[in-house]
Amino acid sequence: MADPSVQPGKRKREEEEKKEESVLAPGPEGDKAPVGNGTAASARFPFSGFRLQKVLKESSRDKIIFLHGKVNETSGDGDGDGDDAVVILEKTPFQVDQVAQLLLGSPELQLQFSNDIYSTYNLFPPKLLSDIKTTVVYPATEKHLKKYLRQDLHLVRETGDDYKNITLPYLDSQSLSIQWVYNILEKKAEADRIVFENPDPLDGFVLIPDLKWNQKQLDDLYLIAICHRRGIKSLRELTGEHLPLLRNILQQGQEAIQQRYQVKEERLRVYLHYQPSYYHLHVHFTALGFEAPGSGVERAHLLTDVIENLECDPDYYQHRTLTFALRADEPLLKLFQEAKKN
Ligand code: M7G
Repeated sequence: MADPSVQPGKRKREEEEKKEESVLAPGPEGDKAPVGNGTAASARFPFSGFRLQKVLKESSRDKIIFLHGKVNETSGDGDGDGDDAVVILEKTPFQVDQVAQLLLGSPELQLQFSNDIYSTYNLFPPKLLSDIKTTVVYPATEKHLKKYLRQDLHLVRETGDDYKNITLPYLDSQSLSIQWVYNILEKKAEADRIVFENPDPLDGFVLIPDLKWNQKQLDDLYLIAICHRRGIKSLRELTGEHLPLLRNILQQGQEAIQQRYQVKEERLRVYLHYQPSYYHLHVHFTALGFEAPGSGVERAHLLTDVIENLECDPDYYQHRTLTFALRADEPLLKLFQEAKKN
């Protein structure tokens, strides 16, 4: 029986905490695919040195910074030899079940000021509670540097014909490599991170935590479903023929997330990006309360809506005008602007 001396609010919080602890524990198939995988062993960056070239983007609100650096320089005289790398540093969200430890004992503190009942401090957390999520793209291509550089955005409206005449030829020559996608599908990378797989070559997919999620808390839950079938570039190429695949991703993806993380379907945002960065069909699953980058109306298309649109009209995405934003320096934007002048 519940302890009556505990306040109801506190008891509820404790119950929630217990639930939160358990949801991040491995599910029934946990031995095969542990949550939060990787190893605790210390690691090294895949390059040596790092000479900052440019801060590509930063956000004090999101506590994230995108850096472009030169690495592996031999001469050390800054003459530009060496390779390009992008390093993204992000302060991670608090983990509710651990945060109280920050205040236990005598934490390292510096007083900033104190006034009546108010005081502010700098608190220096112990090593285990002060990790910074670090994402490395190395070697980074010119396209990666552009992808992460803060830029003004411009809306474009693309008709079905624009896609065939302007976008598609451009994509074929310009899009980012999708080798990482094939590595996942062929179990050459991240195999131990797979949360669910439907192995059907036509209508199956792999569900895996997104690069952006550290899997330590559910607030920013983020997984992607990558279809096994090759050659479907994006939303634009979907037709009625792909409905079984899309229904599988929606239903089985939601079930797998409920089973593994105890997050129900009504707490999930399930959507496709148009345009995506990587042109192999994939679907994003994020926590509803998390404003994931790219979840705005000019880029995210809810999978439930996509399915219904295709049920009503199997060629819906062949002829609809689709709106998306392009960075100011993107050659595709220029192509659209020139085409619209004529
Ligand atoms: P997108 O809409 O093509 O591009 O989504 P975006 O990055 O502009 O959103 C691709 C998704 O795949 C993004 O959410 C990425 O964070 C994620 N992603 C990218 N890479 C290179 C990897 C990877 O190597 N592993 C995993 N698990 N996810 C990745």
